[in-house]
Amino acid sequence: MSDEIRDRVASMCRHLDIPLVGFASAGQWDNPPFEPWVPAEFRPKAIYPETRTVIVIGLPVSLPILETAPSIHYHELYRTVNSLLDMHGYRIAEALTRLGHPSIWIPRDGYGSIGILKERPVAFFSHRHAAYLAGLGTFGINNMLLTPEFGPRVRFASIFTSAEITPDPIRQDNLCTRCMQCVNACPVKALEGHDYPESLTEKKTCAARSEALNNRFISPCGLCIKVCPVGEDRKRFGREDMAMYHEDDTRFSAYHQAWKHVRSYGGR
Ligand code: B12
Repeated sequence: MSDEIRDRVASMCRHLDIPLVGFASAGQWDNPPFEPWVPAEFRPKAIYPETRTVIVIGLPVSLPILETAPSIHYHELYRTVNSLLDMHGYRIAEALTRLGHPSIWIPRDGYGSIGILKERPVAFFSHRHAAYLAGLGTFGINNMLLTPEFGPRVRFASIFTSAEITPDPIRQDNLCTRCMQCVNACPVKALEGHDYPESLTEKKTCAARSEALNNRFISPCGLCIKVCPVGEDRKRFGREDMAMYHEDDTRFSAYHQAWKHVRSYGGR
């Protein structure tokens, strides 16, 4: 187990302004922490047999921009965070390879178009499960991984490395408060009526909404992560009073006007 490589990766992340990084051992995928678990062919060693450790990085989704969703502003934030995740993942993998530990980056998403997702809404690797095993958070009712720092407002990418690195412990608590605000906020009711694990996204319904917004240049939706009360980012941005999302609460009309303004431009 290499703590030197671990320190090196942590230092790279600090320099790249990556606030979340966690490490999971590739072997952990073979001991499912809950069922149903990631099928065998989706596991790191099945995708890249050299994998010993999976490094997961996370970048935040800025809450005040997400509040304008669906909007061109959130659309651009999403694109920017995605590009950074892929660039950082690539750089970290290449740096580790140069240090003598062959490594590859796994892109933050991994699909060609929403149309493809409507037919088959699954990617070849799940970053949520990786982030869970790397100790970064726990699953919420909205089917997202909630982190103490940003709740579900964080996007992930993973790096598969042949280096053996001491893993992080899986979190034993449950960050989801089961307030059901995500379930109630979903405009297409995609989070209702599923038994496993607690609630599960009706993926095709969610993907169809995303496609409709994409045709208007204002995808993705993001409402189920906007309303989640979990995350220190709420405190940092002064967004702890969830009543601000009730558009009839006049105490917050300055915000409502701002969101309306942003939503009125740049998309259809
Ligand atoms: C396909 C996809 C979508 C699709 C389908 C929805 C979905 N929930 O998967 C669409 C386009 C609709 C979508 C929407 C969103 N997504 Co998305 N999406 C993905 C993507 C590309 C692949 C997920 C995947 O296929 N994983 C692989 C399979 C094996 O795992 P799985 O789908 O999680 O399913 C396993 C279990 O959940 C379970 N399971 C799943 N379905 C079912 C059904 C039944 C009946 C049973 C029993 C079990 C079961 O078994 C599966 C196998 O083990 C990932 C990126 C990635 N590559 O990880 C992002 C990702 C999951 N999305 C993300 C986000 C943020 C969103 C949105 C909030 C959009 C946004 N950016 O504003 C919404 C939220 C929707 C929601 N509440 O679920 C983030 C999540 C970050 C986080 N903090 O958790 C990810 C990780 C992207 C990233 N790089 O950060 N997404």
